[in-house]
Amino acid sequence: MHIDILTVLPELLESPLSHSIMKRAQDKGLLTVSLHALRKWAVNEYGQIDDYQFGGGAGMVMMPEPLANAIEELSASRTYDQIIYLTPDGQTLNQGIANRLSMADNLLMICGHYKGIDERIRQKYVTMEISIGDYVLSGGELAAAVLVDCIGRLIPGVLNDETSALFDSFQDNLLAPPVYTRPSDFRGMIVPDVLLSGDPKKIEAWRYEEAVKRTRERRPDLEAE
Ligand code: 6GU
Repeated sequence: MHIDILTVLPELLESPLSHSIMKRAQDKGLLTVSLHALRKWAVNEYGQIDDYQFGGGAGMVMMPEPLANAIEELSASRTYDQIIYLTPDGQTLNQGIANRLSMADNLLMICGHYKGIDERIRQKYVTMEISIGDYVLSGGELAAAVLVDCIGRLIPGVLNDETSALFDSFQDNLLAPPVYTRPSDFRGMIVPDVLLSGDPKKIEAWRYEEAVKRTRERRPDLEAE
């Protein structure tokens, strides 16, 4: 998969995409991510990409020309499966959306800043609008980092058995069960017997029960889906 990201702050995305599983995905050649500084398409020599909003009101709006020129230039060398605008008024990201997006070949993500981007860009180019939750961030960059991470780890071959996504929270609409490691007795707190039993069937049944219990207690809305 290839992901292009249009942003006024490429620096903000460099580190989150350069470590751990995102690094492995790129080292294995399964994922490439290109960060594009929107200022490259600025409307003047001052690097302007935003302006006051028509009708008045506080906050700048990202101008249509730089975005349109950037999107058109990038689209000339790729056919995007989706052009995604990260915005708090988009559909809320969940594991189902991530699963679907992980099958794409080419994605373009647009990070908004200030009051957001000119509405006409959303209408003409954007095919999908995603929020990462009901709270406001200063810009779309951290949301894009979240989206790339959660899609990237689902690309076939990125995870191995040890990091397998099959047992993650939210696959099957269940939260993950509790986990323990050594020592089996930590300051008098004991690991459940069944996990030391060596009986894979019993262990699997226990994990499933605990996952259901945890989901019922914490996220009854998930089980209902
Ligand atoms: Cl995608 N962008 C911003 N600015 N804030 C958010 C968000 C996105 N998702 C949740 N809050």
